Order: sequence, then structure tokens, then C-alpha cells
Amino acid sequence: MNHRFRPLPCVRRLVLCALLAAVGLAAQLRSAAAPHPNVLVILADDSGWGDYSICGNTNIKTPNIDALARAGASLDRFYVCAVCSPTRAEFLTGRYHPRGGVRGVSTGQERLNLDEKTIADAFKAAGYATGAFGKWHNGSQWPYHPNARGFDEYYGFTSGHWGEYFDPPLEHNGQLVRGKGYIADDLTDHAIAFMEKNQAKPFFCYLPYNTPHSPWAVPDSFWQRYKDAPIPMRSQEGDKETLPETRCALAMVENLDWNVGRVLKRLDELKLAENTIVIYFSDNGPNSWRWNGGMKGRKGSTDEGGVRSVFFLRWPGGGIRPGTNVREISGAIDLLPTLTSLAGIPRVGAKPLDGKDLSPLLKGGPAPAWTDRVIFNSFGPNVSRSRERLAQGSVGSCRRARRGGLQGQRQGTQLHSPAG
Ligand SMILES: [Ca+2]
Repeated sequence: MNHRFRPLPCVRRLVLCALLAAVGLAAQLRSAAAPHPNVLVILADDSGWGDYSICGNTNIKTPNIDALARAGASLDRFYVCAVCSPTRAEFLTGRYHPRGGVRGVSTGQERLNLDEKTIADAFKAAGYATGAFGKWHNGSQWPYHPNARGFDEYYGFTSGHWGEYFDPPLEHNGQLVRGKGYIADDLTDHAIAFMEKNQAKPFFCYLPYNTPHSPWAVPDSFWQRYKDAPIPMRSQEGDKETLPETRCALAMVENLDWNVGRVLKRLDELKLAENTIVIYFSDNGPNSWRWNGGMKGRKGSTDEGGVRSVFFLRWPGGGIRPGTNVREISGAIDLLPTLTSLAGIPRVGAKPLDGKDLSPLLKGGPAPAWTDRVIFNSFGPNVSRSRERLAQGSVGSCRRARRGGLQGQRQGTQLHSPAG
């Protein structure tokens, strides 16, 4: 007699259900274990909100940056600082720049306090390869050097201004080297090499260009497009605009656009685009009087024209839908909490953040609960603030900007005289 146990039909069904449940759980675990997204942060230097064709500027063509914008989300009211170092400090820490000791751009005022933790510290601690390629401007020497602030690899120059843009003297992880060709092209080449080298694991690549910051220097192929070109869209400041400067700035932004196109093309070729968060913004307003949507102020001012930047974020594999337009105010202080949240990694450090996680806004869907807030901006003796309600007026965005400017934006920022 065969005494081997034969499960009853109902028991067999239970076993089958258990097996199916186990398979489902395994699939969920595989999903949960999906690789963290790569992050590519592209930062322009002194490019104004109006320096892009997608913002309605017919003086210039920026097809690659425009395409990046259309493929993801735009932060329509994104605020940076009046000058370089403060914006970079806010991006790095998620905190207003004075909290980290950054009050200016030179004489040590650009240094980020050593007890501040950076966004690169967070990504490095989470196992990312971290690299920065470009202008640092938050302290030149160790221990303020980028290699000491969370970046495994650094190529570029650590000060805020560089006098030579062709074959320039630069550094690579603290070693003096000679750059090759135009500086923006060279920085792009090194960022691409970093992504290629680290394509098998998640990377955090910070690409802070130093153009269109002066000196006014651009490869001849780009200059030839503008040398004699008409400039139909002008600064509202009239005689203050210097056309040769406008022409060179626009040529430098077109060079930036070309380099952004090269990076994005390489991400496609490496099949990394789907799971790479790409963001693009500038560190302050335009460095010359040129068309900027009619906004008051330029670089160095806490008025709207000095502190409003474009902001584009693309992440096809992360549920960021093309054409998403976020109207709520936001700023460089929001990038650390937002990018760590999107990547699913913890921040490093315990100091209170000023920024907020914008991911509910970026992912769209039903209107997320969002609390109105005030964003402050300061430089020297000037302080300004932007409020949600003021910024939600009947003004344009990059997607629907038209020639003639955005005069209403003057109301978006209020300037307050310093006490005394
Ligand atoms: Ca700048």
C-alpha cells in the first residue's frame, strides 16, 4: 500500500496560491530593488531667464535645451540668488546661503562653512559615484575644495572667475593640468567621460559651466553666427545694452546648448536616458543688459530679473510627464530635498532645511496639498521676497512667452530697503 501523502485538491490550490503570491512578492522586490536613478545637474553661469528660444527670445536658437524642457517638467517660478556663490551654496545644502556663511563671491565670503553637509555628501553616502566638472566657487583650497565636499572626482577651477577660455590651465583632483580647447567643450568632454566610466552604477554628475560669464570669448564658429546678426529683441533699458556683449553672450549660450545636446546624445547612446534625472538652471540673472522678458534688474540685483531662472527637469523613467508646468514658487534651496527624494536616498546632516521636496508637484496628478510660502533673497544690503500669490498673476511662462516681454513679473518680487 502506498502511504505517500497526496494532498487534497483544496490543499493543492492553497499551495498554488502560495506559490503565485511568492512570485508576485519576488516581482515586487525586484521592482523595489530597481537601480537608483543617475542625476545630471547642468548649471549655466550668468545666463538670464530670457536667453532661450523656448522663453520667446527670437534672437537665439537653443534647440537642445528647448527639447530638454519639453521632455519633462518646468518650474515656472524658480528663484536663485543675485550672484554665483550664494546660489551654488543653496543648491549644495538646501539652506539659505547666509546660514552656511556664504555672503559674497570673493575674499573668503564664498566659502561654504565646513559644518555644512552637501548634496554630494548624500549621494556619495548612498553609494553613488560623484563628480563635478566646472566652476566651483564655494572655497578654493582644502578643506573647502570639492573633493572634500562629497565629490570623488573634480575637474575645472575652484574660483569664481577665470581669465582664459581656450586651452586654459585647470585642475583635476588638485593636480594642475592644461585644458583642451574651449572650456565649456572641455568640461563637457570630462563629464561625458565620467558618465561613461560609471555607467554600470548610479552616478551624480554636477556640470557647473562657467559660461556665458565673461570674459567675452567664444569659439569662432559660434561668433560668426552673431557677428553681424540682427538683434531684434532688446533690453528694456535701451541705451544700457551693449550689442557686442549681447551678441557674444548669445553665442556663448548657443555653445552651451550645443554642449547640452552632446551630453544628452551620449546618455541616449549609453541607454541611460530613461533612468537619469537631468536638470538645467542658471545661477543668477543675465550678466549684461539684454532681453530678459522685460523683468526689472539683472545679475547682482535681487529684483525679478536678477534672481529668476529657467528650471527644467527630465526623467522619463520616473513618472515625470512631458509638458509638466509647475506654477508654484521654488528655488535653489529646494533642490537637495527634491533630488534626494526622487532618488530615494536619505540626506546627510541634521541641520534644518529651508527648501522643500518638490516631487509631488513635479509628478503632477491630482493637485497635491501645498502650503503657500515666502521665499527670501538677499545680496549685500538688499532683500527681496516672493510670495505664491504675487507670483501667480497673469504673467507668462517659458512655454507661452511672447515677444514684448512679461511686464507683469515686476510685481512678483518686492524690494525692501535695508534697515537704516
Ligand atoms: Ca554667475
